[in-house]
Amino acid sequence: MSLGQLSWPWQVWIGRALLRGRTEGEIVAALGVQGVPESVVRQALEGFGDHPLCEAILEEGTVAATQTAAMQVQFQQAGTGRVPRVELTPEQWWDGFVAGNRPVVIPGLARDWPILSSWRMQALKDREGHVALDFSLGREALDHPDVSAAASTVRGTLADLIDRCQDPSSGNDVYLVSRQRALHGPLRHLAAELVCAAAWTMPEDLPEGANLWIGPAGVRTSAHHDPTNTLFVQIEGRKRFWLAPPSWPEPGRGGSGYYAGRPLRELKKAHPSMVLTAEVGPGDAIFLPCGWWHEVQSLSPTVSVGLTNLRLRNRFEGLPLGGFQDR
Ligand SMILES: O=C(O)CCC(=O)C(=O)O
Repeated sequence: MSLGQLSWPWQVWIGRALLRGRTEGEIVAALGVQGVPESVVRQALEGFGDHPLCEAILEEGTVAATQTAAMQVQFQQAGTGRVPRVELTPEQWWDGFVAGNRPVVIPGLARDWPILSSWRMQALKDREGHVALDFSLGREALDHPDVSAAASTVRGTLADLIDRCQDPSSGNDVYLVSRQRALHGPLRHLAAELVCAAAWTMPEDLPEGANLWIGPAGVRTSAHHDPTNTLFVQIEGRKRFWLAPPSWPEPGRGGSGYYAGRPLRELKKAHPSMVLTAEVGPGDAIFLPCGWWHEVQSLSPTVSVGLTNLRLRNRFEGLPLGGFQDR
């Protein structure tokens, strides 16, 4: 590589300018003001362009600049302290939020879906109460009930689960969680009813792309992130969400794998604008973008379904956020 007659500090200056996306014309003009002749600058630029290492670094620099821009967008959104709540068409959701990795509450998205009545607790109990399935019981006795869901998994009937969920004293002790795969096994026959979500998702990818959650008032899911985008639809009861952007390092400190080191509701006290809050009720949906930290609490007995059967590829391994493994 020949960088011509330019002094070392000016060569480094050109390298930095290229990494920041400055054009050759801008660099020539800037150095011209400093009295460096155009031919000398052009010769130096040719030297940079010739070297394969330089090309690789410039490519990496472009990726880094894009990531920095994405982080700035996330921080700007986090600055409001709350998840926006907007009525959207599927196209507007995709263009504005899925493509931009931004969370949003879509009120009433599922207001006309038949499952809003046929998947309420009482209806499920009447229709499918005899079905045996796995759920979590005894979560209160565990330090990390979500991390070690297997330690509290029991087998019982759906009617038994629902009775426990309707008992106000259950608190955080009982929960049917996604990992228990009810819609992929014992309640698989219900998954076809999610065809009502066809405008937003891909029915072809059912039942794999759907997860059922049934829990009592007070049940909590601790702060974590997922390698998928989730369109989370509330069927019965109300849930509160706390979210934080993937680019914010604070939740990850002291955490492991998918899980954060500290509850987001605690972090919100010190960083009120960085942790976003939202509430959803029957028929509302919240979009949980891939990588975003989220923590959830049921404010009343709840039935929800998380949809990951989106229309384009929806698994993003290798985010720089700690060890992803299959859940
Ligand atoms: O509703 C919940 O308790 C947790 C939902 C969740 O974390 C998810 O769908 O990723």
